[in-house]
Amino acid sequence: MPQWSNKGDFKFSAGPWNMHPGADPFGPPVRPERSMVEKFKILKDLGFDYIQFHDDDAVPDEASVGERESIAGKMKTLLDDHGLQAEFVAPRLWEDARGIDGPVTSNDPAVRQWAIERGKRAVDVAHLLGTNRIVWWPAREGTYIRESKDAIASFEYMLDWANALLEYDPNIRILGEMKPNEPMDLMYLPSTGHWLALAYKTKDPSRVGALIESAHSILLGLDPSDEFAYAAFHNKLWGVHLNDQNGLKYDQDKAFGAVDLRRAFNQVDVLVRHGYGQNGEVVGLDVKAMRTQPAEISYLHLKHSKEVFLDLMELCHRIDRNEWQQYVTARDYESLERFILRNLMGK
Ligand SMILES: [Mn+2]
Repeated sequence: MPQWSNKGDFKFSAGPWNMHPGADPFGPPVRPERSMVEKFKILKDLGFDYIQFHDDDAVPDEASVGERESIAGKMKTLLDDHGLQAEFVAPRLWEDARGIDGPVTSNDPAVRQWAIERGKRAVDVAHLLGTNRIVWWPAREGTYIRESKDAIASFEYMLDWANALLEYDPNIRILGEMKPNEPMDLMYLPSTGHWLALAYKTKDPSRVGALIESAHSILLGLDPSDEFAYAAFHNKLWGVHLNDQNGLKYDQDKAFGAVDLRRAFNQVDVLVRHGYGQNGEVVGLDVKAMRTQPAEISYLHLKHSKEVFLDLMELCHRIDRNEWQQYVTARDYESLERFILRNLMGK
C-alpha cells in the first residue's frame, strides 16, 4: 500500500509570471503589471507558501556580480516579510538573444559556455534566495530546421550543461521540466522519460529529478497522471506544474481542472497516494489568467486552481476505495467508469 498524505499536507507555489498583463503573440498587454510586493501579498492571502522564480525575476541579468548579493538579499527579505519561501530558480536562457539557436545546444562553443555561466549564476541566485532547486526548461534546445544541428552532439551538450551545474555546487538539485514543442518545432528531450534517461548518465543522478507540467504531458498525447507516476516510481517526482490544456494546441496553462476534471482527479490521486510533499515537494500551479479578465480579478485563476486541487484531494480521501476495488476485481470497468463520473459529479 502506498504511503498516504495527510489532509492539508500540501504546500502550494506559483510564479510571478502567473499574474501577468495579458500580452500574447497577437496583442499587447491589456492590464497593468503588478509589483512583486503586490503579487507576494496576493499569493500569501490565497494560502500559497512558495514562489517560483526565473533567475532574472530575482536579479536582473545586467546586475554585476557585486550587485547580485544585495539585490537577491532584498528579494529574500521581501519573501521573509511575507512568510514566503523560494521554491526554485530557473535560468531564463531562452529570453537572451545569445540563446537564439538554443544556448546549450548552440553550434557556437562561446554561446554554450555562456549558457553554463548563466546556469551557474542561477545557482548563486538560488542560494541567495534560500533554495537548492534549479529548474531547467530547455526551451530552445531543439530546432526549427532539423539539419541545422547534430542531434547526438546536442545530447552531449545537454549532458555537459547539467554536469557543469552539478560540479559547480555539491548541494544543487536539477529538476528538468520537459516539453515537446513551443517555442521550438521539435525539442531534443521532449518527455520526462527522455530526460530521466539523460539524468542517469549525469555525474550525480541522485541530484537530478523531474518537474512535470500537466499541459506538457497533454501536448505529448500522454496522461499527466501516468507521467507523474513514472517519475514517482523513480523517486524523481520533485515538482509539478498543474494546469490544464484543451488538446494539441499552443501551451495554454488553463486553470487546473478547467478542461478535464477527471484527468485532474487522476493527477491529484497519484500525488495523494504517492505521498507527494512529504519530502518537501511543492504543488506548483502554472496557470494563466484569461486575457479577457480585468486587472482586479486577474488572480482568480490561481485561487480557483488551488480550490479545485483541494476539492479533488478531499474526494481522494472520501471516495469509496472498497467499491472502487470491487469493480477492479470484477473487471467491471463500465461500472468503475460510472462510479468515477458519479463521484466527480458529487452524486
Ligand atoms: Mn505551460
